[in-house]
Amino acid sequence: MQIITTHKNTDFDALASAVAATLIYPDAIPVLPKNLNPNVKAFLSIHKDVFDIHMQDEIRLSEVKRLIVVDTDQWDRLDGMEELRRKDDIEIILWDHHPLRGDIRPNQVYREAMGANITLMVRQLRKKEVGLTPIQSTLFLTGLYEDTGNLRFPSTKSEDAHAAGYLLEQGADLGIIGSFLRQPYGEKQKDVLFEMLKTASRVQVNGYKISFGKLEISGHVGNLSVVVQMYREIVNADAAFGIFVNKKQGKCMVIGRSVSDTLNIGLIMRSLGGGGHPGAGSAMLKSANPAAVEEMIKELIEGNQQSSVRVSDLMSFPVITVSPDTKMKEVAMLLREKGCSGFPVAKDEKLAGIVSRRDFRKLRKESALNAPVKAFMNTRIITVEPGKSPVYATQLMVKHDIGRLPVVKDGRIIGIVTRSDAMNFFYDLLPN
Ligand SMILES: [Mn+2]
Repeated sequence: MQIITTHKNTDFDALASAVAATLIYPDAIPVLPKNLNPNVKAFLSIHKDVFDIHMQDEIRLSEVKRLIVVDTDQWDRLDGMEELRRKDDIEIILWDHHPLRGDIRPNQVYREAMGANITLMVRQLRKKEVGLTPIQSTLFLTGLYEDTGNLRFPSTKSEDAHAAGYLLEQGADLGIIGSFLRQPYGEKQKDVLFEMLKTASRVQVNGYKISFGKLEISGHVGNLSVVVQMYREIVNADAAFGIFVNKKQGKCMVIGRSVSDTLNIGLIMRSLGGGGHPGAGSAMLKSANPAAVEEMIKELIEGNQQSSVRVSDLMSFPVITVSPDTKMKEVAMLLREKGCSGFPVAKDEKLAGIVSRRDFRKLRKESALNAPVKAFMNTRIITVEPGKSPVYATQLMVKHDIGRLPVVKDGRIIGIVTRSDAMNFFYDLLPN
């Protein structure tokens, strides 16, 4: 029997190296220590079916003839392998990138000071012309980035960067890497986390356990996403949000983390003008009232379109409309005069289309300015009812990439909601 193993508190470089070793030694079984770094654990919990990983207690050490050790050369960093240390009929192969020598005496060694161990193994895989899947490439690049601090640690060698380029060519997914690599957690982050925990609350929203941590911060605190991630773990919620207000800069940073498959943080953050993935996302708001942000998020989770504030509360009215027969040059004058970027086109209060500055690009000749607006207007119109929530209106604008939403009641246009109306609502709330 041949086994591959690596160090305790297994990090991504170690896991990547163990998986890479299975490609170099196809008959060897990867055996991981019980103790894995939390982010590696998280990665494996999703990818466990992809890699045929074994635990140390599933293996009969007496049958091991060949031991392949990656990313360490010290016996005491291995887990449960003492028995092998005393065996003399065993072949040991070592792959390590640490410059200092440990106490494992290998029969065969691949050792070179390198930013990441996986770089050494990628070199071998390329030499052997072993193709990589995108998932393998993603894992390998995660290990490479983690051990080299995204290629910024002084230990990084040019070959690490070349290997990173190769792994990207093989389909490594940077989005996935970003969501698994934990950023540094230092004193500042600890202070923020402890402050948040003092006021931690957990509420039920739409069947989810949600926690909000609100905090005023001054100056720059990096890696708040790590803090929110840890916060969520500690309060044990389905999703957690950190709302960080920087009064001096007049900004508010919202960071969310979710472990629920059905609670998409990215969508919520997009509705707040930010973005992200299903599990993680953030948004930066101008001056904000944290209580209002919390309400907004709750409402988004609720999916409740019947909020206390309605579209009718923030729409502009009366609406300036033009008739379908208005000439384009008159529309142009009106746009300038009113300082608008577009108008609904309506006949007898019935919406027929929308014309905006952009539509003027369709005009090929000067004479077209005498043509009626109905020839150039956009007839694919998205409207909203006055009783809907501002969140719903904003979602429509985001989804259809439109800047103004006519408010229609009984087929008649009674107002319009623009991006700036929505932004006023999101960032400053409505005046009472
Ligand atoms: Mn390493």
